[in-house]
Amino acid sequence: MIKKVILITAIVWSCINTASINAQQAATTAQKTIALQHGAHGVGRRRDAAMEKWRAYGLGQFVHWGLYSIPAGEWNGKQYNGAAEWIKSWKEVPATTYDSLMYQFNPTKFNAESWAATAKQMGVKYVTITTKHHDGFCLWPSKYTNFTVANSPYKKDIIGPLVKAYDRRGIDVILYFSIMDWHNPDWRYDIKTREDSVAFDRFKQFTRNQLLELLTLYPAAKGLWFDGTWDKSWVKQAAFADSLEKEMRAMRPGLIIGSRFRADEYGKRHFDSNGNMMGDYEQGWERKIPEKITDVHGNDWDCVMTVPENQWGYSKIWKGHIKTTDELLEMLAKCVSLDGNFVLNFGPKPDGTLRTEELDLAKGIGAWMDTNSEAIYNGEYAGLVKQDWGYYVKKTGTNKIYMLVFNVPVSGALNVVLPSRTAISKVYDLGGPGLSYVPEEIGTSTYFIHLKQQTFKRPFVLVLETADNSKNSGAQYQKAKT
Ligand code: 16Z
Repeated sequence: MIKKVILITAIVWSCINTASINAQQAATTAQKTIALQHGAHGVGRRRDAAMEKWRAYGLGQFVHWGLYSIPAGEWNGKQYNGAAEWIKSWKEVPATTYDSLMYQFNPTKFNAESWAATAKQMGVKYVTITTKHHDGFCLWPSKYTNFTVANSPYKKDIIGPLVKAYDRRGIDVILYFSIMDWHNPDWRYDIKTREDSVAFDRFKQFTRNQLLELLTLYPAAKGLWFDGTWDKSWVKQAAFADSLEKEMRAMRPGLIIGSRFRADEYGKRHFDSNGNMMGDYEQGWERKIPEKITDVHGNDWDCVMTVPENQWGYSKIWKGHIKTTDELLEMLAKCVSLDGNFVLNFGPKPDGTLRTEELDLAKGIGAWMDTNSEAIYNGEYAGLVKQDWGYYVKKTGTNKIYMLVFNVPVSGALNVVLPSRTAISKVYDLGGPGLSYVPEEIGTSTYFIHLKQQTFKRPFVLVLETADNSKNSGAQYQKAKT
């Protein structure tokens, strides 16, 4: 019975993901504004220092770690078809047997410093870590349940050392927290009876306790990443969730919370009934990336991405297509070019180490970032017409535009169309100090940059410095008379 509900919740969730969120927002903008008690707290981007910093991150890391890393997508020799971290919802897995995995959780090789060092070398600016996934197992010694690391053979807190290790390296920490909790007997998918409502009230207090506990124990954490918020039971808690959000924000000024935390009083999620985003950034870009700037409605957003198709927790077998370093770099470029951040998921092994495939990707991305991170940090939408060779990123507050090149045309000529009255004053290669280009003007504010070679092993970045060119009216280029 419970298993079925879990499956249904997954299907419902996938339908109310971003595609419909965007449609919803578009549809509501034309309508009249209605009075809402639990809608968005503000309209437009946050402009405080904490959020400006978040916006500039560019690249992030996600970590999914918990009991599910032990079965790693396999139970009694059978392979689970879903995501490894969802294995408890599989009919083959008895709930109590799953929960007793706690007694096997002993990551003797876990070293927070080495995870943070890997992330640092990869060039990430923030990390989101699962404190508690849907299974309810807490990676910190919560006072409010026995289902925590404290009662595992490992005994020690996982979150504290991670927050410290990442923070020390200048990587901001965001705490992932699933509202849905398959371990707590008071969790409900919906509230249909008096008993449900009493139980769920207890659950709400438990949730509040745990969240305030996390904020108290880990004051260095910069934000919360909510998940498991799509079920009716929680969607109906607009007043409670709103007041809890306000309480957490009051406790920790600058706290960053995405749009997945709460619904308004009409049950609208991510965007309230007036189409305004609830939370500080759009949290619906999961394993997908917007195509164009209008898709993001001027909001902050980030994209969370898995290496295989859909595995977050450690899974022994990775089936299907496995993304390569260059593919992930292209996703990163695309996200930054559309005003977002890109967050790559890691699913550590039960012994506490990272799998080789992920370490290799971290290394590959890091090597590229060593040369090109200037085009990623502080990057924003450049406002230029996208060209087939790749992505433009503008460096916030400068006249620098970066060309992140992924597809070199056979002609070797990269087309650049600038706004009228803007000229290229300088073009150079981030990877080749002293390697500069003389752009060929081929029309009004339109150029070819002729590459000096046509075979490249990796994506690369050219920097365009632009200058005002109002004196040049472009009159020398005649329009066709048709
Ligand atoms: C389709 O239903 C899903 C898919 C993924 C429901 C939940 C999830 C969880 C994953 O386990 C992972 O934590 C991801 C970020 N989250 C949304």
